[in-house]
Amino acid sequence: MPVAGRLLIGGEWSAPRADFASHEPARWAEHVGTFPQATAAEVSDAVGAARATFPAWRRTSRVLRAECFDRLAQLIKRDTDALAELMARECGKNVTECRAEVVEGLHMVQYVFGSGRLPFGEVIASEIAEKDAFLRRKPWGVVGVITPWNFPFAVPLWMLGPSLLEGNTCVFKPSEDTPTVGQRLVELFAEAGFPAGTINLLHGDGEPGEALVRDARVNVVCFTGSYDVGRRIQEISASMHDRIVAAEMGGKNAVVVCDDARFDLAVTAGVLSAFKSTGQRCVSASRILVQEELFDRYAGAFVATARRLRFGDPLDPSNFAGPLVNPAAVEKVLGYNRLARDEGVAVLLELERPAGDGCFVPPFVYRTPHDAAMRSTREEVFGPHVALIPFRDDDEAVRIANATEYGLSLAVITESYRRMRLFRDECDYGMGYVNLPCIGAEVHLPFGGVKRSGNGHPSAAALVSAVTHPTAWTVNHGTDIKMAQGLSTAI
Ligand code: UN1
Repeated sequence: MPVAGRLLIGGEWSAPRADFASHEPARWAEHVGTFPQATAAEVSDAVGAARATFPAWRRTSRVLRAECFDRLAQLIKRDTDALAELMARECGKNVTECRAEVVEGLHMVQYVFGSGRLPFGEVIASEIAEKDAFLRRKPWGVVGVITPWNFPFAVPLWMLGPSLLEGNTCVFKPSEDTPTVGQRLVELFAEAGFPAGTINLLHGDGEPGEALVRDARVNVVCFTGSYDVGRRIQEISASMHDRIVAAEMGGKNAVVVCDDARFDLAVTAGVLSAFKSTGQRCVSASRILVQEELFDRYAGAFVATARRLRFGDPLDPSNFAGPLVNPAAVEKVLGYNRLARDEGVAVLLELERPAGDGCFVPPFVYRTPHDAAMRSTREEVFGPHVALIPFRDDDEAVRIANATEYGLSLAVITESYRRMRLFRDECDYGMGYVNLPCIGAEVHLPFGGVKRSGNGHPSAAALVSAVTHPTAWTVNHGTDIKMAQGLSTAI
């Protein structure tokens, strides 16, 4: 029975409306739910409700705000299996990965709950002995949260969690590919007792998304998704006086395998980075840079491992990974596979697509020397499309790793402290890993990137700096006025 999609505005659930359907990527004919596409008026009402609720929520004790997250954590624990299953059906990720994502969302909620009793400012010294000075972080007001389908549970919580803890109210628009997971998450917030209007839910594609971004009553927009959409959000927001945009965009991430690497670890790190989530993480690796001496042996083991990975029903936990998210993604990834061939690469692995209406695309692995003119090794593909690129020495590896417009995640596989340090200092990334895959970030670390991957406001715990603004608060405990900088008080 498909889920009936509804909007939540000011604590009121709208009547269900079936303007669009969400599909199962593994069986495209199956609908998970039908959803309303929010109209301009509904977007405006949602922002209005968030605005109207802001003063009361801001004035609620920080500790009590945080305690709502304790209740939310209990509900997520209660529903972990059901949430993982729903997510597997709607975004196509294997249920074991979906379970890990529910746990990641839970970690964010637990982090936020714990933060409720931690300091949210600093005591700062003054030139004047009688003055006490403080840095206090204040919420901006209304936060618009626009999130992707590939992490439909954890990524919204990275944004909603810090925003609500700090006293902001939110308008949340999940991806139109995963509206059921988004709606389920909002139902849990409501059940946890978050007051009406603190979290408002919209559904739909880029149209309501753009209306939300254009509404100047939205103080902060938190976005994760493609570079083009992130760029558009920044352009619209540039005309607004005090709009903050926190944008996480694409990646063209690399794993660098040095000739002193532990071999099996290097193969596991490369395969997990490339193929977990069927290559549909923004941190997935689509470039494995391998030192020349090791190249043939590594390529042989990498291809042999990729060949035996099972891409199948996301609800079967024995499968390694699932389909791509939708038919458009299939077209895009197959298009990049063709492009790589046209660009003259040596194909090492290309398997038959299975029959049926599932959006399955098997791994495509190729060897190519680095060539700055190639598009397939520079542009984000978002699928199981992997280039193995040989390098001579570390300087060349740094040059190749940096030769994209993105800078999100990076992994270096080496036993050498000196080599590790060179990559740490010379490469462009937001999340760097040594002897690990370039996926698998934890919520208490900053999650973001440089160049086209981000705009300087990392997500998860680090988002606090985007959804609050620091204020200086200075109090005189003396009985007369003494000014800093020796300013005369004579009048
Ligand atoms: C994403 O790819 O959009 O670091 C988010 C990871 C996950 C989050 C990925 N914790 O792989």
